[in-house]
Amino acid sequence: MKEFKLYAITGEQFHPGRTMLEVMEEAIRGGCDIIQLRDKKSPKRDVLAKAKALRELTSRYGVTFIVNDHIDIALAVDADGIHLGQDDLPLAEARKIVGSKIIGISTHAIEEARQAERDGADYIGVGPIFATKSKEDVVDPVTTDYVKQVAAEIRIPFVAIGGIKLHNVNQVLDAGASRICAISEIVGSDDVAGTCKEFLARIDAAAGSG
Ligand code: TZP
Ligand code: MG
Repeated sequence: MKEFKLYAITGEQFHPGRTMLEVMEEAIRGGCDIIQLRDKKSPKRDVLAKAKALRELTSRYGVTFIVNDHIDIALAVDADGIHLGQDDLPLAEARKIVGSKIIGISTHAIEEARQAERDGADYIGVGPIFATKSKEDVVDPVTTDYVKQVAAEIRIPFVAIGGIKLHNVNQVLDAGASRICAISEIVGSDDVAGTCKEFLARIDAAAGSG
């Protein structure tokens, strides 16, 4: 998959009064290079409509588009890939369906990261690093210790996620992450593009110093 640094996930509850598409376009203008549609509440037809619109937007900007959970919707709109959790379809089965599309896997412990790498994941999510209100199922924060473990051992790309804000992102970068994912800090910002640019400046500064 294409190299990436800043990964934004939709979270419509964080921007009342603004449309999902305008917020995600601002994130892209701010430099996000992956956009994920994550909608666990809407009827499937509404998720499909959002996926179509985001596919059009991301194609226009040449940005990678990932669909969370719904493999069928990812295929229907020709998304670049899917993101799956530990309770979703196993990677080997998903691979049979999506072929060479990107498959990302959420991981919360090094054993899960190793398994995802062995199974041929294209990237893994590592988190939640900090406490977050954006995820419904309660998972204890994995802390930056897990970032250190993954950075030391896992060779496929990994993206840190969960409670990451501009005020704590340096802890995550210092632990060895070079790709950051956020929902609320990005889409809930009064200046979405500016927040993305600031995240990218921090990521680039950490890469330069590392
Ligand atoms: N997976 C692990 S944490 C999380 C997901 C989807 C939520 C991240 O949202 P936020 O608002 O950046 O904490
Ligand atoms: Mg899932």
